[in-house]
Amino acid sequence: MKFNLTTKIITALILGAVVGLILNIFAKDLFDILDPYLFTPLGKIFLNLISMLVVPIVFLSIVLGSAGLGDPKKLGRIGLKTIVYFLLTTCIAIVIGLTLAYIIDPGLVEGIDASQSEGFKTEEAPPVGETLMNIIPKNPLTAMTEGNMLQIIAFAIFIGFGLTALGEKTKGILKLVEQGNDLMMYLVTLVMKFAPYGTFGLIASAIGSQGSSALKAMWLYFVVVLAALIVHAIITYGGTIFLLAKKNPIWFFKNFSPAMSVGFSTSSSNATLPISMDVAQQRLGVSKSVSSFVQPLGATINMDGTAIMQGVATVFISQVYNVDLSMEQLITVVLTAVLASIGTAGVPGVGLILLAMVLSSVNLPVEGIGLILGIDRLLDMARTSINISGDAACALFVSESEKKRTIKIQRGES
Ligand code: DAS
Repeated sequence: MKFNLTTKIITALILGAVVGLILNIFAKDLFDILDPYLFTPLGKIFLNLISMLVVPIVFLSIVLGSAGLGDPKKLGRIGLKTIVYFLLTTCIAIVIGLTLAYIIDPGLVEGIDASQSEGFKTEEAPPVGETLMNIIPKNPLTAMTEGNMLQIIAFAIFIGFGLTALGEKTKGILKLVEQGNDLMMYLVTLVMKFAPYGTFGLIASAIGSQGSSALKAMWLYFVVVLAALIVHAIITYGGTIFLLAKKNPIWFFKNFSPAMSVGFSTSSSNATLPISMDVAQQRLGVSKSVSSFVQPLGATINMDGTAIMQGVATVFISQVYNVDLSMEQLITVVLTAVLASIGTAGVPGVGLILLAMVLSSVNLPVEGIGLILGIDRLLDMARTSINISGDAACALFVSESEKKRTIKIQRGES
């Protein structure tokens, strides 16, 4: 019987939780013997595999994303409306995630404290002025070796715009970047094949050491992300559909639901793209030209659901490690999450890779992913549905505004 990856990860999650809980309650000594040789190594291998891909994925995907955005002059009216909608809704999404996380405090569960973990030390956050000033790298290669995410993102954006400006002269380099990005996306799917083993190890280690309080914290985190996704869909998408596209939001979600269910089951915006474009054109009345521009671009540079997960996860992990994030660091989280999602293709698990990047931008340990990794696959399904809904909501808004503009021109109005 062939199990798909999602089933394997969920099975590993349940198995890891059961083994961890049993060892925590009945055989803590046995757990202390097994953990360093079994659970922790499995989790560490998976986290290292994720961390290994972060720098190349962020660099290549943002070069591609910023080159793909092309020259602002050429982007035109439709392009600018689209980019502004995408950036604004992603910022709103991560603020909703951060707000709900600080209201519910999922990482402040009694009995959870990873701040004593070996090798973890809190670092003072630089003031925001210094962070923004340092965003331009003196040496981009040093930025890459040190994993300085904001500097890598800034350098990648420069390269992308340079490739756009030079056009034909550097089309070979752009082709190379495209192939490199395809390779990285393939490696993500390869790394995700190890996810069930990594999930088992990380969950068994977390629950074996922290007991049922780890389960409670995981559950709270899960609820906060889901709640933030629903709030974002209702408030941000419902609001813009009603106010900007002058349509009924219930009509929108009812008609777009077939695409949302495919996004949920595949956990991939890219894989769902043909369906989401067809549904937007056939059932939402989005013009083919707008749909063909907005939705493919959105599947790559617009990941509101992912941004929400990153906001909640960053707060959750900071709380588990007893780190108080400053306002400057929260601004860095918003900036990093929005910029990082610009070029990353919508494939399963990419949000987790980007989370590692957001965590390192505020000096939080990647190991913190251990507590949320197991349930991430379930959340990936939900946030992919939100990601593609945001693309469709934008396409509807742009399409309706273009229709109104055409009617005005036909009537000879200004
Ligand atoms: N699975 C990604 C997508 O396809 C989202 C994510 O990984 O967060 O949109």
